[in-house]
Parts: sequence; structure tokens; C-alpha cells
Amino acid sequence: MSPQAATAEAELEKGITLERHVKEEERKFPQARGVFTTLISQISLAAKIINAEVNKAGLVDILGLTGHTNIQGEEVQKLDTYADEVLRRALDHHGSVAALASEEMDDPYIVSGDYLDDGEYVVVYDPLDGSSNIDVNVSIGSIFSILKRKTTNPEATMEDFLQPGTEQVCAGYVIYGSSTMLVYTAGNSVNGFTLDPSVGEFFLSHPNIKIPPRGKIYSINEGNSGKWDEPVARYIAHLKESDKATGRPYSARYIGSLVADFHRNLLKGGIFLYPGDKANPNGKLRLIYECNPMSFIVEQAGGAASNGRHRIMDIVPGELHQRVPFFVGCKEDVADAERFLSEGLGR
Ligand code: P6P
Repeated sequence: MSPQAATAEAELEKGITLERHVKEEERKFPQARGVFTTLISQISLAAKIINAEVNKAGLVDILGLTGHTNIQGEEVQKLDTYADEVLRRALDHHGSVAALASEEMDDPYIVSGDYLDDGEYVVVYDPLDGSSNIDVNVSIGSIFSILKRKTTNPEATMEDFLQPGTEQVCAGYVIYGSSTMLVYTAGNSVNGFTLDPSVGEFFLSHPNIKIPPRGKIYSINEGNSGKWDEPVARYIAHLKESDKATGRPYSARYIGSLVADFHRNLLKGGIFLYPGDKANPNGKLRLIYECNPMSFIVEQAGGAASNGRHRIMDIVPGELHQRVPFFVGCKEDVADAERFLSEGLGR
């Protein structure tokens, strides 16, 4: 072997690429047929393309508003639309993806039969979460979730999307931050990959991520405290009390990008809350393409995710863009929050 080849070999041994990791994961599921590997690799390709644009967002005039608003009624920034198109184009000719749903699309995108092989999956995603932070250079992210179809007719239907989170076969996010990372689970552990921009590959950097049973961080938009229901207010006040035995007071950390707040709490421990309140009883975050994927990841890492009373992944969606109150993070912290809410509800 030439010295150059030896060096390349050594380099490769240092880093397990995302594709190699997914292939090795697939081998653990005999029924898998390589579809998974190509699906994840298409998502990672889209992530690299979006990353390239996010990294130069400040330089290129793509930060203006499109003048459109999405179903959330939010001003859609060009980067949102761009990321949505990149993900759709990466997946709509895959052959195993029968339909796509996105925060940026009012209705699902049904893939034409011309581009379908088995069409056994649907993919849902938030193409660029944290959009309000795009033009102030704060970490943003993409969130995705893969479901097996339930219907057998040629074209996918809404029924294929309205499945509880327990039916997810894969979920992940990309965080475009100080480095770009892709974190995913296929139900067997949570693994994080960091993009090496010099070679354009995601390398395994955070194997088998586990969240501590209890944290010392809470993430909530305190600006909404005037609208909080009493039990939520009491729980947050509880976290601010001094009590060495339970590590209180917790530190407040809130970035305003779900992916960034979630990722920090996943690695360091903590609880993120976007509760329902007097103005928005169901909170702000979307069940199918924000809360379910993050819930799958956190549970696989040993944490918990709840709407304050029930496990998020047990909720059967009633509609595509349904919102739910969201409490996610360390198992003991989520249990504490549920206790405060159940006591409050009992009153
Ligand atoms: P607020 C970003 O717009 C987002 O959808 C999530 O990424 C984030 O957690 C939340 O909204 C922030 O909402 O009301 O605190 O600005």
C-alpha cells in the first residue's frame, strides 16, 4: 500500500462516516434492504447544501422576506423556502418516499407514481427551525422524521402522516451552529455526527448519546410568564428556589431555536418547556415534525417528552400541523413538571 493510501486509510479509520454507521445499524435489522442508508444519505446531502447557504447567509442577499407567509402565519424568509425545496428535491425521486410534509407546505407533497419503487415511507420535516434567528447568526436547525406508510393504495394519503410518534422508524435533526452536526436515532441509540467541511463528510463524533436522569438547566420563554397557567408558574418558581439537595436553583438558558435548546439540554441535561398558556392552550410547537422527532431522540437517549400529562409519542395526531404543549428533557425533570401540572389540574 502506498504511503498516501496508508495515510488515507488511517484517516478513514479515525472517522466513521454517517453512511457507514447507518449501514452498520441496518445490518442489525435483517429486514432492512439498504433503503435506509440511501434515505439518510439523501437527507445528509440536503443538510450539506443547506449548511452551505446558511454559512453565507450574511453575505448573499437571501435574507429578505419572500413576502409570503406559511401556514403558521409567519413571514417566510427566503432561507426557509430554500431549505424546504432542497429537502423536497433530495427526497422526491428516492423511490421509497411516497410523500412529504413540511412546516412550509400547507398540504402534503404526494410523489408521482413515475418516481416510486416501493414508496413505503413518508418523510416529515421542519426545514429550517428557529427561522427568527436566521439573520442574527444564532444556531438554527432542520428536523426530520421517517414513518412507514399505513395505506397500500398507490398514492399516499393523510392517514400515512397522522400516526403517533411511536410509529417513527427514524428521527433526527441537523444543527447549523459553531459546527454543523447531524444527530439521529433509528430506535437503537442516539448518535451525533459532525460535518468536516474540508471533505464534506459527517463523521461520528458523539456515539451513543445519553441524557442525564436530572439536569440543572431549564429553557422557557420567560416573556410569556404573564400568560402561564398557575401550575407552570409554580413549577418554574420551584426551579428558582435554593435547595442544594436537588441542585436548585437551575440556570435559565433559552436560545429561541428548538434545535439549539434541545441539543444543549440533550448533551448537558435539562428541561425545555413550551407549555400551553392562556393565549395558546396548545402552545406553539408542532407535534408531527417538531415534537415527535425530538421525543423519539430524547427517549432513546434515556429522557422523556410529555405534553404535561401524556407521553408525546402516544398522541394520535388529528391534523398535520397540530400544536401540542411540549415538556422535553431529563426523565426526572419531566416527571417533576408533570407532577406540578397534575396537582394543578386536580385543584
Ligand atoms: P418563542 C422558532 O420560531 C420556534 O419554532 C422554535 O424553534 C423555538 O423553540 C420557538 O419557536 C421559540 O418561540 O415564542 O419563544 O420565540
